[in-house]
Amino acid sequence: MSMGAGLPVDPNSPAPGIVHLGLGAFFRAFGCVYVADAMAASGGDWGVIGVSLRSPATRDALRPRNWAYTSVTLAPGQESFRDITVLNSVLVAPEDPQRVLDAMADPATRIVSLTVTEKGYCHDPASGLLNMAHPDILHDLSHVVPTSALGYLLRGLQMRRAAGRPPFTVLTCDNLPENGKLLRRLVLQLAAEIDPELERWIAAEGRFPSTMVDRITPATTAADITRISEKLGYPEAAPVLHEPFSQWAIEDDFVGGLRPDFAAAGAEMVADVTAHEHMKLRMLNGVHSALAYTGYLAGHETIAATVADPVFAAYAKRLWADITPAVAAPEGVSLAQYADALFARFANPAIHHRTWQIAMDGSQKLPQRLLGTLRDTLDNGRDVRALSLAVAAWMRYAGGMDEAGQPIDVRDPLADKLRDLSRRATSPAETVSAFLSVNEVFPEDLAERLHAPLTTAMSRLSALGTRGAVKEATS
Ligand code: CS2
Repeated sequence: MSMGAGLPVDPNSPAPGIVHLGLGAFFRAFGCVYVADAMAASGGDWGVIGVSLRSPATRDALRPRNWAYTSVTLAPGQESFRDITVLNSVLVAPEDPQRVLDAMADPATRIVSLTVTEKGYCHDPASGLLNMAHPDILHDLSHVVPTSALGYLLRGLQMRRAAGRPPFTVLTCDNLPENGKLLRRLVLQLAAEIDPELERWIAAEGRFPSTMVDRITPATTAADITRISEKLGYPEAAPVLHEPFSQWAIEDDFVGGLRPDFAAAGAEMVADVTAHEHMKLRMLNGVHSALAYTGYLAGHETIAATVADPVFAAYAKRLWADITPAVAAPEGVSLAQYADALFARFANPAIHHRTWQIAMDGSQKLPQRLLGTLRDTLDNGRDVRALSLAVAAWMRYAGGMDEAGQPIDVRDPLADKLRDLSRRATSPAETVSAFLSVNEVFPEDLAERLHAPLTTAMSRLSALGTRGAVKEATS
């Protein structure tokens, strides 16, 4: 670190080996830390070229320190700082798309990783197929310069094939089930439309390992930046805040076996990550979403505040008891212990993870977080009251009005549609029917089976208020 005017600037960025699409707080709090540890343990040129697909804000905040930033670990009652210097540079795709493609095609790049959130996959969450009517996909089908992450992957791979280079490994780090398989399918679907030869080459040579990623990373606020800069004694414009816990399970399937020594950094290299992914999506993210909708409606600002309320703490535990029979434990894992650990992580008072943040993009999250569990629970003839209440709370939330009649700032690609559906309905049964007709989210057969339990849950929300309904569904 050199100290230019009191500001520690990273003097020499590491040589790149990875291009990362979607440089949000999560990847900087997670993937970058693993890469830094892997390089410290075993070397290799694995510096990360970060790509922002939309806004220049992250690039602009990182530039003064030459891409170094502070990772802040928030343990209860204690925060610790670590400087992360693994970024080689940051590109803003809309400003210079060709530079992004050139970086992807560069022989030094062996991995392109992604955190673009669920909606960034431009797919239909219920079927897992590419949404051919998505504006970004329509654009990318008719232009060589892409806008979507899928389009970038495809054009980057196309350039490599044209140059006679092997493909890069595509490493998805988003919370989707069998995320590597899903992404491979989507990229191949897009390739088939553009260049069937390329499709065959990617199918044969490409590698898309699935991964399970886990670290709670709330959005950094302006108040965080001020407080952390004061503690550090210099302006830190791009800190990331996260819990101490971190888990990464990665399928060990990389082009030419080329990758950082992730295992030395604590990642689990496995043959098949499905069991880890299902456990995490259903137990962590499913209950996170359930607490986000019910907690928000009941007036709780954060997840920690929600589970500090005994009614919601009991609800979370009830949900884990109901979800556990619908989860096959990865080898050597006790689901009961996993649930206990999740409760402690959610309760961490140092983490201000807003219910509103987790509530975002519900239409893209519900299928893998709650609906699969609901289907399995119905199949097994078990009680679906507590799980149904979570989905009904989402419907109530997405309707756009809280219990006090105040508008909710709903962020969701389907927000307008969901609000309109909700406004036209005049009874709980009608509201439920209207939402269940959204087949991007609810497959038809499941919608039919969910109608009765969701109508009951919706009626109880109206009759008792959210907190009352949560209490009743837990008893
Ligand atoms: C959260 C996740 O925002 C959300 O939807 O459920 O981001 C969650 O914090 C992470 O998956 C934890 O690994």
